[in-house]
Amino acid sequence: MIDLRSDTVTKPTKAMRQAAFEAKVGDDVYNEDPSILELEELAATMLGKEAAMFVPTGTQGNQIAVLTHCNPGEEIILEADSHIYFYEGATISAFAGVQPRPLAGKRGQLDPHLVEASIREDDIHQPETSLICLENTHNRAGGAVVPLENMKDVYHIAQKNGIPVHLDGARLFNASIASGINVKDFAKYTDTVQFCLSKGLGAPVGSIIAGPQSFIKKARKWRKRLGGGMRQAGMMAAPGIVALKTMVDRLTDDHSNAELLAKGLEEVGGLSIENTVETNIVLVNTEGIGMSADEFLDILKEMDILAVSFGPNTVRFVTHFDVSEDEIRQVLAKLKYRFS
Ligand code: TLP
Repeated sequence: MIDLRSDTVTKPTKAMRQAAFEAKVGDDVYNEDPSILELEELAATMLGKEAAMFVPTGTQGNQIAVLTHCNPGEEIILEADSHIYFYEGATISAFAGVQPRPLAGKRGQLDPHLVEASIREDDIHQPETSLICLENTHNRAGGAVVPLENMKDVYHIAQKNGIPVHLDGARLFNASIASGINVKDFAKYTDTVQFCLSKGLGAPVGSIIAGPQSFIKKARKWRKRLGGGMRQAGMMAAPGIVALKTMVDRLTDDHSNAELLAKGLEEVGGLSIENTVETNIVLVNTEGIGMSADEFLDILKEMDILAVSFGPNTVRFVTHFDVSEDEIRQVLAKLKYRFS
């Protein structure tokens, strides 16, 4: 199987397995796991934030951010296709008791004027706007890089109104590699950041949430409440250290493989590419071959290729280091033969 469903499917490298095997561990609920402490310090430094915390998943990281920033009955502004709104099972409402205010974006970007106009007035009838969430790269916008200028504009509006900004940076390192902008510079226009170790960076488990020391202190309590206070989890954090130290620059290979895949897919009669491919995600439209996304996925499966549905006629392919350039060429050759 050539598995292009997501960059979450990568298997840990030999160096990561070795690091897990040799990891120094302790009880992280007592803040005594040396590997987790090292990972948290490294991540905070890379992001230019005061403190960081290791969490099991990106979803939990985002939810802890919402729970820590907000109170029940408040409202959060976020992009209508963002992961927090689209893919996290309405947890913001179920757990944090907040109401979403989804705004349609363009290529993952929020319109700063619309954000400003959507901030609630001080009125007894209305919920308070207590958080603005951004996503970079933006998954459903096809791995689009949200420009620094856009983040800066939204952040200034947020600051003017005393509202914190949380960034779902599950693939922030992809944004950084594609744009040449340091993750620290993106993080400057946020109060808190979540990024995933377990996507293109290849670690088996985990995400980081980073922000001010006082925020992380509160967030630790939310992580514990959610059952995310792990014990000798240094075995999971050690591969994350390897990921941050050795797997960032190679994301460029995933991006060039995505470009190769997109160019080749466009040559398959009837398929069209929906997104401008900037990072490691390719969105393919199947209308031209007269098939739904699910029908196309079945054909792919027969050819030992996996991808996922992103809409009635949209299929998402994600490149990552467990699929080589050669395998991408094989995918293209099989499709060209099938649809010629
Ligand atoms: N995204 C997954 C699916 O849930 C769609 C994927 O395969 O892309 N933020 C963003 C932007 C994400 O894309 C994801 C995962 C998460 C958060 C959640 O991370 P995990 O899976 O670690 O909870």
